[in-house]
Amino acid sequence: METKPKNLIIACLALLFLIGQTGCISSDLPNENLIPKPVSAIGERGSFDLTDQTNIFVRGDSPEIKRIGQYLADILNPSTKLGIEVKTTDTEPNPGSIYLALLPADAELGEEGYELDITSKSISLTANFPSGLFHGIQTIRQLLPARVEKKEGQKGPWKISNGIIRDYPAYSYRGSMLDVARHFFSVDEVKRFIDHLAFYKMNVLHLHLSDDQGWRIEIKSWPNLTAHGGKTEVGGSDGGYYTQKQYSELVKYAEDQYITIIPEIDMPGHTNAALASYGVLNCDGKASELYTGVEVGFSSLCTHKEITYKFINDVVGELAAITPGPYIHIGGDESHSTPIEDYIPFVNRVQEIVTLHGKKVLGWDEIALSTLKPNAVVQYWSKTENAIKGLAQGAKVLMSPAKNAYLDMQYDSISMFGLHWAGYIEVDDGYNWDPARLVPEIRKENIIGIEAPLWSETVSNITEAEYLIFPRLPGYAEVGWTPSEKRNWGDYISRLAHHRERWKAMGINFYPSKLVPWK
Ligand code: TNX
Repeated sequence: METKPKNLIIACLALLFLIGQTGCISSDLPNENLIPKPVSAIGERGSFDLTDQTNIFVRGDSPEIKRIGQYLADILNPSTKLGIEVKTTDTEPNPGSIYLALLPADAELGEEGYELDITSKSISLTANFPSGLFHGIQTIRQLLPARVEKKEGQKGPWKISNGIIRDYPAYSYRGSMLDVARHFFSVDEVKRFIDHLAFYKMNVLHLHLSDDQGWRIEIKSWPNLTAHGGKTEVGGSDGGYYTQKQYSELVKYAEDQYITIIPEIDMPGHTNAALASYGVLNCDGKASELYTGVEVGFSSLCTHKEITYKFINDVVGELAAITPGPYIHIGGDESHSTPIEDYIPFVNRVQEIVTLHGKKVLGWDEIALSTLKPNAVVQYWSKTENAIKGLAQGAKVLMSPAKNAYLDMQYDSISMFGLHWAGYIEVDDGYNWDPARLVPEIRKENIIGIEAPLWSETVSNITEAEYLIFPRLPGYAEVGWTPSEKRNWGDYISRLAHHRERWKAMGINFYPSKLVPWK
């Protein structure tokens, strides 16, 4: 009798414990620090453990899915030392394994979405297309401890909380631009940037391949563009260029991570490197001097000369032949020394050339002053009225508003690299905007996506560039991927705070913004 209250207490505690276990369908998975935040994540009790029994099973015999499996194994093996192998199966995979399969016909997931089903027994990743599996793998990476990204062996355990994630992007174009003209970036540096984009599920790399300060892509029919025009860069140091073979290597490297490269040849302005390489492209027939300053708006191709269009046709032809992506970017910005009555017919004719080579036109918002081709896309960076002119012609818009999305703007007046003509962009300014609400006339259905450009006047290598890229890039990735109603600044920075550990594990340089409660 005397022990009754004690028993009761024990029984109550046991009951509470049980309720705690079942009632608390674990909230771990939904609270993981994923960027971009997934569309839906439901937690379940327990976790999956990567062990030396774990392998990656690929359903069927697709070389592409095996390659995706190997990509994951190559990330996991150096740090976990688990010797994870990629195997194929037509049935259920062994317990303890990761399973990758294409299961078409899940309309909600679309082209890039995926479903991740994590139980104590297995991880099953499914998607309609390989790109979805690839994005799902980035989620698996982010669900593991940050040390998984290190290249040397690390201690386990390697647990992932159970649950189901269903995830797909809000916009189909989620990109960044690298200006390799103001400062040249080596093939390896561009590859590193591609890796960063892939980690945050971005899918476009726009390469700004020519400007006043340098021509960076080999054009076989006009060899002096690189031999002379590629020699230098801002500040006067050695420039550089990509051979077509190296460019193709970049295209392939990006493609393997489901990233499309969009090459830009900026014209008719921003062309001094070409004008310095070939006298014939100048109205007076005389080659200009190479330029290593940072002014804009002083150069123009000679729009009245027929040779100019032969030149553009050759350049676009060679570039289109090595570019599998749908777009050629024709620049068109800040052509301050091309009279508007010359600019408009020039852009019309260049669009014609691009179309004849089987590509769609992308251009900075000024191109909307011309008559746009039906599939042309206007990249909104500066003038709202230009973007609206584009819409009136039925064009779609790519959102790169300088005040919100320019990765080359300084964070504040004392941050080390960057410019500030469009303002200072702290981490919150970069994150707190909705592409579909920025300009009332530009609605979600008009927008193909977002792009964060990194101009390189002030950064000369990838380490300096990373200072501008991180921590803002993950924010742009989330703006492009996560539905705006699911985004929230407070929740975002608490997740972002945990990414520092990952950047450290990957050796990434970043700006330690005071706005982020770093972990
Ligand atoms: C404007 S944005 C430019 C570039 C500069 C950049 C610097 C755009 C289409 N043109 O030529 O590099 O500002 O932020």
